[in-house]
Amino acid sequence: TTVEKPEPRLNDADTIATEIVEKLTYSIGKTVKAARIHDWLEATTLVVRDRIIDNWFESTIKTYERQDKRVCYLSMEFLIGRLLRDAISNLGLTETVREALARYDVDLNLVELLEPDAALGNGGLGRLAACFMESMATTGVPGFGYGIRYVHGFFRQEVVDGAQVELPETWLKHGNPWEFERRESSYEIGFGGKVSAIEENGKLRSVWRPGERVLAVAYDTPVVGWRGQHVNTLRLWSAQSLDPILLDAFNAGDHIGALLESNKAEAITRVLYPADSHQAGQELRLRQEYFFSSASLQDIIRRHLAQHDDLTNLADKVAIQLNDTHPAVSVAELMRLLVDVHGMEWDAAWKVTRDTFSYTNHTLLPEALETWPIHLFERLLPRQMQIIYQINAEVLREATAGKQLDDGTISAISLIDENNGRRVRMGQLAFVGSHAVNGVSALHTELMKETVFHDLHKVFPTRIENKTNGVTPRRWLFQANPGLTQLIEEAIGPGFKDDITQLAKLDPHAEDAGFREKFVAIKRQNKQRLAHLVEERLAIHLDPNAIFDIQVKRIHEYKRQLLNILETVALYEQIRSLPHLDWTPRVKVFAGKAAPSYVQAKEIIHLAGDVARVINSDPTVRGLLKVVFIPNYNVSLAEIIMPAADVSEQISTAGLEASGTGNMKFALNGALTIGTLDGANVEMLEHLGEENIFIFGLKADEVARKRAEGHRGQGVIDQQPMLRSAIDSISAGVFSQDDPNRYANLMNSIRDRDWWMIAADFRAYWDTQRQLDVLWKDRAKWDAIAVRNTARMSWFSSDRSIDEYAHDIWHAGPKGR
Ligand code: DL6
Repeated sequence: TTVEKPEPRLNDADTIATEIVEKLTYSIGKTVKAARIHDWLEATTLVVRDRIIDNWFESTIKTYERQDKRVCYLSMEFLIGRLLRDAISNLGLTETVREALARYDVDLNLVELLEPDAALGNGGLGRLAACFMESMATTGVPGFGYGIRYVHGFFRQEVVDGAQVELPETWLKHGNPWEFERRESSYEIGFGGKVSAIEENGKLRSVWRPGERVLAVAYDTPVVGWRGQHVNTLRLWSAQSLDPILLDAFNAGDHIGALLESNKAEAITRVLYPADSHQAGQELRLRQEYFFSSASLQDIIRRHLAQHDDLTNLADKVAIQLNDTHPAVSVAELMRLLVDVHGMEWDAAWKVTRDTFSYTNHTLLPEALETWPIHLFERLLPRQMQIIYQINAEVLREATAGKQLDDGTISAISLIDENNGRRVRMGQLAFVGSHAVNGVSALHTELMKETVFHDLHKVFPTRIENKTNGVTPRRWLFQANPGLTQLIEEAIGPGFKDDITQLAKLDPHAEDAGFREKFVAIKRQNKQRLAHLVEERLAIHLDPNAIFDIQVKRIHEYKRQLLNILETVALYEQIRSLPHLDWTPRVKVFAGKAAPSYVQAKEIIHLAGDVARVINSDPTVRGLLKVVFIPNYNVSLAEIIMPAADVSEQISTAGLEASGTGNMKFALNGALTIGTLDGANVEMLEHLGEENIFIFGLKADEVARKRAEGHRGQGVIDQQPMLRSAIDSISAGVFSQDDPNRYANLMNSIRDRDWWMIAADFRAYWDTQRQLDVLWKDRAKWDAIAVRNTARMSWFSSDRSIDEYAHDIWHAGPKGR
C-alpha cells in the first residue's frame, strides 16, 4: 500500500521550542516551571524522535515497495552509547535545539549528559556493530540489526582501594524513549524436549516438541543516518514467559515455585556476559544465543513470506551477517525452519542457507573460540544437534569428494571436536554455513587462513576475504570534536561531511603554520576538557602542556597495558635519577574494564592505580610525569578522551589484535600512533606513510617464531637495566607497600614465559617513546603529522567498510545492486 507522505515538519527554533513544551505538558505532565532536567531530556528526545519517525516510515515503506534486498546484522552486542546527540546531529538540528532549550534557560549539553549510555556490548565487536548500523543508515543500505535487549548492559566499574569492583548497570531504570515494543512481533522459542520422526506423504519429517518454551518480544529503535535521509531499525529481543505465574502452584501455596518458570524465562535477557575474549561456557549463554538467533530468523521468514510465495528466493532478498560465532547456531536453526517447518528438501535448504549467511570472525585467541559440549547442546537443542551432525556428514563428503584428505585435515574441518570431550565447534559451523567469511583487517584475514581456518581454507579456498573495520566519522569526529569539524569546514568547505574521502583535501594544510596553530588550539581545548573531567572525578591535576599519552580499551594481557606501565615506571626512575636532563612532560592516561574473572587483567588495573598514586605524589617528578586510571570507560567517556590525545597507544603483541577501532578514532582526531604492526595498524601505516606513525617491535611472524623457540623473558631482562629495575621495583613492593607481593605473579610471568613479548619488545618501545619526546619539541613537525593523521584517515570510515560488505558480500543497497 502506498502511504501518503506526511507534511515535513518545521525545524526552526520556535517550532521546536513549542513542541518541547507540548511534550513536557501532555506526555510528561510537567509545567515548564516544575520541569527538572530529566524531564527536558525526555521531552527533547520525544520531539527529535518524531522527526525521525517520519523518515523511518518512509525508508521502511520504500524498501518494502521496491522489494529491496535487506541486510540483517545478527549481533549479540550493540554498544550504541547515547543516542540523543547522535540523532540531533545527524538531523542537522544541533544549533536549533540548543537555541530552543536556551529559551527556557536549559543547556543542551547538560541535557545530553543525563542520557544513560546504552552499553549492550563489551568492546570492539559491539561498538563495530553500532558504527555499522549508523553507516548502513547513512549509505542507504536497508539494514536490520537484530540483538538482545539486556536489562543490564555492561557492568559499571568502580575502583575501590585500587581494585576493580563491578556494579550492575541500569540503563532502563527510567524507561527508554527511543524504543517501541512490538507486541505483534513475538515468537515462541523452544528448548529441550524430544524429536520424533513422522511419516508424511511417504516421507519422514522430524518434529521437535520442546519441553520448555519462552516468548521473544521485539523492541524497535530507529537508527538515523546522516542528514536523516534513511532510517533503519535495530530490533532487540526481550524474553518473557508464556505463563507469567503458575496459578495452580500459587494456589497450592507454592508462591516461589509459581514464579520459577517466568524467572527462568526472563533470565535469558537479563544481563550481558561481560567477557570479550573468553567464551562464557554456561548454559544461559547458549540459551541467549539460540533465543535471539531463532527469534530473528522467525521474524526474517515471516517478513519474507508476507511478500513472497515461498522461501526458495530467500537469499535474493535477504543477506544475514553473523557477527562472530555468537549467532552461529542460526545455521542449524534456519535449516530446521526450512526443512522441518516449511517442508523444503534438505539440499535446496542447504543452498538457501549458505547463500543467505555470511560470517565475520573477530578474534584468533584460542580461548575465545566458541565450542559447546555435545551433551549440553543435545539436551537444550536436540533437533539442531541432529542437523549439525547431518551438515557435518555432508560437508565432510563434499570436502573429500575426489580428494584424498588425511585424518588430520578431516578432524580439523569437522564440526565436532573429538579431542576435548566432544564439542560442537561454532566457528566451523559458521564457516561451512556461509558463502563468505571475513576477517576485520588485512593481517588478521591472512592469519585466519594460516591458523584457525587453515584446513577449511584449503578445502574452500575462495571463501575467506577481508573487510577492514571502520568507524563512523559522524560520532567520532563531527560529534566528539565539533571544534575540529568546524575548522576543517573552514579550510576545505563542507563537502567532507557528505563524502568523507574529501578529508584528503586537508593534507596540504599540514604545511600551513596558521592552520596548524588553530588545529593545536582546538586540541588544547579538548585536552582541557579531559583535564577538567579528571580533576572533577579524581582530584588529579593534569597540565595540558604535557603530551597526553593515552591507552584506553579492554584490559587484556595481549593489549599490553603492562608494557606501557613498565615503560612508565622506567621513565619515572630515569627522571628521578637524571633530573637535570631535558625531559618532555607526559601524562599517561589509562582506562578500560577487565572481565570479572580475569585475574591478571584485574591485577593490571590495580598496578596502574598503585603506580599512579606513587608517581603523582612524588615531588621529584612533578610537572614531568602524571599517571591516571579513569574508571568506568564507556562510549561517552571515549567521546571526550579520543579528541584529547596527543599519543595513541596501539601496542598489542603482533598477530593478536584482530583490527582495533580505537586506533582509527584517535588518529582521525589528530593523535600520533605508537604501535606494533598488528591489526589495522598495518593498513594505517600504508595510508599515513611511515613518517606519520610510530611503529616498533616484533612482527607477527617473529612473535610466532620466538614462541616456537621457547623464548623466555629473563635473558632479555638481564640485558636491560631499565627494564630490570622497573620489574624489580614492582616486585619489591615499591608501589604496593601495603602488600609487597601483590604483583609477584604478574612480574614472574614476564621473567619466565613472557608469552606476550613484553620483555622482548620493551627496548624498541622505550626508544620509540623517546623519539616522540624529541619530536614534541619540534612543534611544527609534530603538528604537521597530527594534521596529516586527520587528513589521511577517511579510508577508515565505516561507510567504506559497509560499501565493501554491500558490494562484495551482501549484494544489497545502492553499492550492491
Ligand atoms: O572487529 C571489531 C573488534 C576488533 O577491532 C578487535 O581487534 C577485536 O579484539 C574485537 N573482538 C572482540 C571479541 N571477539 N570475540 N569473540 O571484541 O573485535
